[in-house]
Amino acid sequence: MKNNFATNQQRILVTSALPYANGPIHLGHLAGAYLPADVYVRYQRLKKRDVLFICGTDEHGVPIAIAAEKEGTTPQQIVDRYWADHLDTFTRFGVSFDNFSRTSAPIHHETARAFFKVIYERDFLVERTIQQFYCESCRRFLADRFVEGQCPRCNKEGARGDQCESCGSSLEQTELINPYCKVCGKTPVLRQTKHLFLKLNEFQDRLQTWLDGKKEWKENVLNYCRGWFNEGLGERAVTRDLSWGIKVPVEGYEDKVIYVWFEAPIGYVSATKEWADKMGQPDLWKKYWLSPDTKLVHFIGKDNIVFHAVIWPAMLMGHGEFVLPADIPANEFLNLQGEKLSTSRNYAVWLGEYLSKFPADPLRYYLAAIAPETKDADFNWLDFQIRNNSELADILGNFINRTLTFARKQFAAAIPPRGALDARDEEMLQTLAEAPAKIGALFERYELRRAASAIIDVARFANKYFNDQEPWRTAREDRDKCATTIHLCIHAAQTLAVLMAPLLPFSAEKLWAMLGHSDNVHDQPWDGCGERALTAGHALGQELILFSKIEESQIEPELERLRKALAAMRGEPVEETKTTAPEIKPRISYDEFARVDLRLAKVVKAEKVEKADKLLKLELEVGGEARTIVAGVAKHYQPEELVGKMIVIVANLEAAKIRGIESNGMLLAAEDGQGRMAILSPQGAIDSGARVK
Ligand code: B3M
Ligand code: ZN
Repeated sequence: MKNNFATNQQRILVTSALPYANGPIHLGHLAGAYLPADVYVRYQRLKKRDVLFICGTDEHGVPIAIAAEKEGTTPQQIVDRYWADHLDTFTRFGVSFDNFSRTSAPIHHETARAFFKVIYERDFLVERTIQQFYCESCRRFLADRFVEGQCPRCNKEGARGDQCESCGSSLEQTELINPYCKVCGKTPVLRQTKHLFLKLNEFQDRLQTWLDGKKEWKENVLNYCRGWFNEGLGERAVTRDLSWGIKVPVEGYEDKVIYVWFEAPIGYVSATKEWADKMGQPDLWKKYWLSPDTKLVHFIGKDNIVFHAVIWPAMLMGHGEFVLPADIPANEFLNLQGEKLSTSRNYAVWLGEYLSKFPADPLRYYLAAIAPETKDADFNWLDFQIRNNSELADILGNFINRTLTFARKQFAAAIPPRGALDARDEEMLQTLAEAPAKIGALFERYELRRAASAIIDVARFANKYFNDQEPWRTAREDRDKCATTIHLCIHAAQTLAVLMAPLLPFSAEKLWAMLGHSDNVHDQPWDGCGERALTAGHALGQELILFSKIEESQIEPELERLRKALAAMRGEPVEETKTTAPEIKPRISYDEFARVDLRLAKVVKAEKVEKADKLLKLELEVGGEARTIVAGVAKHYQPEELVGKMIVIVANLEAAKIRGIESNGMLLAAEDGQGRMAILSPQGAIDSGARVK
C-alpha cells in the first residue's frame, strides 16, 4: 500500500542532499542521505527502470566563507579540496551517483540565477528593509553564522545567528544576547540593509493541499511540515550580504548573493543538466525535470526537511515548470557510542578513515541494519563487529564458502546436475522464487533495516537446508541427491548475489565472479532472479573469502580515539583505558550472601524519568506482585527494548526515593571499564518471581 509506484512512472530521479564542501564525510551523512539513496537506486537499476542519481557539493554559504578566512585561503580552494575528497570517498564506499556536480559550477550559477529571476518576475519576492548586525572592524554585514552569542531560549553560549545547536531553536540574529562577530570577536552594531524575501505565506494553502495527498510519506516528515503550517508560513529572506556565493540577478542587488538554501536545491537541476551535457545530449535533463511522470525522490537527513518539503516545493510551484517531489524519505539522526556526533570536536567516524582500515560492505550492511528510519539510531563499534562476524561472515559468507568448497571437492568445481526433488528441495526453490518480490518491496519503501535482515534470512534458510540435506552423507550414499542439493545451494548463492547487490555491491561482484560469471551482477534482472536456471557443468570461479571477521584489536583503537575525543569534549582528564576487571572484593560467608534475595522480574512498562538522562522507571511483575524500581540504565537501553524482558532484581533491598519515585529493589547489570553495560537476563523459559541463587 505504501508502494506508490504507478506503472506509468518508469522514470525516477533520485537525489541525495548536497553535502557542504567544508569538511569530510562521516557516518552520520551516510546513514541519512547517501546509503539509503544508493541502495534504492541500485535496486531500481536491477528493476530495469530509468533511474538517474544526482548529487554534488554545496559550496556556498557562511561556514565555507568563515573556514577560508580562518585558514587564510580562498573559499574556492576549500571547496575544490572537499569536492574531490567527497567524490573519492563516496566512490570507494560504492555510492553510484550518475553525476556528482558542484554548486560553484558555471552551469549552476546560470541555472540558479535564471530560476531566481523567474520567481522575482512572477512577483513572489518582496523587498524589505531590515536591521542587521554589521561589524565595524571587519566592515561588513554579519550574515547568519557570522554572528554568535548567548541563546535567548536556553541561555547557552555559542548560539549562532540562525540557530542554537544546544537547544535546536531557530533564531533571528537580533535575538542573541551579547552578540559578537565570529571572525574578530568584536560587538557588532545594527544597521539597515535591504533584502528580497520569498512570500512563502502565499504558498501555504497550495502546499498544504499538496502534502495532504502524500499519505504514504514517512510520518516524521509529514509531522514536521504540519508543525510549520500550524505556526503559519512567513516571508523568508533569500538574499544575503556576502561576497561568496551567487550574485543576485536583480538591479540594486549586485553586491548581494542568493541565500545558499535558496540556490542549493536548484543544484539538483543544474547537476542533471551537467550530466546531460556529459552524455552529449544537452536536452536530456528535460525528460526528468519537465515531465509530470518523473518520480522525484529526495533523500535527506531530518535537519533538511523544511527546506525540501516546504520551501523547495514552494519555489517549484512559484517557478511552475518543474516536477514536484514525489517522496522525501528523510531519516533521523545517527548517534555514536550513545552520544551526539560533533564534527568540530572530532567526535565522529570519518568515512575516509574507515575505508583506510575496513572494506565498504560491512559498514553498508551495519548502517542498513541499524538505519535511523523512524527514530535516532546508534553506531556502536562493538555491535558493528558482532554483526559483521555473526551475520555477514558466519551466516552469509559461511553458506557461500561451504557450498563452493563442497562443489570443488565433490564435483570438480562445476555445477552438478539437478535430479528429482524432495519436499525440502521444493521448499528451498520456493523461498528463492519468492525472495525478490519480498525484498524488492522493502527496497521500494526504503526499509533498509528489514531488507538487510530479509537477505540474511535467505542465507540462514539456505544454511539450514544444507545441514538438513547432509550432502556429506549423501555424497557416499546417494550421489544424485547430493548433486541436487549442491545444485540448489549454488542456485541459492546465485540468487543471493543479485539480492544483495543493492546493499553489498562489492561482495555481490565478488560472489558473481566466484560463481564463474564473466558479466556484471549489477546488470542482472531483479525480477525472476530467484528462478533463473543453472546450467549443469558450468565451471565455477575462484573461491575467495567473502567477508572477513573483524577482530577486537581492530576496533579497540577506534574506541580509544572516541573515548579521548569525548573526554576532551567534556573537559575531563583523559583516562587510560582499564582493560583489566576491577579488583575482587574481600570474601564473605555463604550466609552473608544468602541474605540477599535475588528474584526474576518481568518488565511490564518502562519509561524515561523526566530531567534525568540516566534513569528509567520500570514497572515490574514479580511472581504476581507489582513493583516499581528506578534503574540507572537509560544511557544504554531504550525503554521499549526492555518491555517484556525478564531481569534479575535484588528484591529485599530497602526502599529508596529517587527523583520523587519510590524504588523498591535494584536490577542487576554488569559494567566494564569501557563504559559498556549489560543487564542480566535468564537463559531459558522460567516464571517471574523465581529465586536466583
Ligand atoms: N548542504 C545541508 C546539509 O548538508 C545542505 C543540504 C543541501 S541540499 C539542497 O545538511
Ligand atoms: Zn568582525
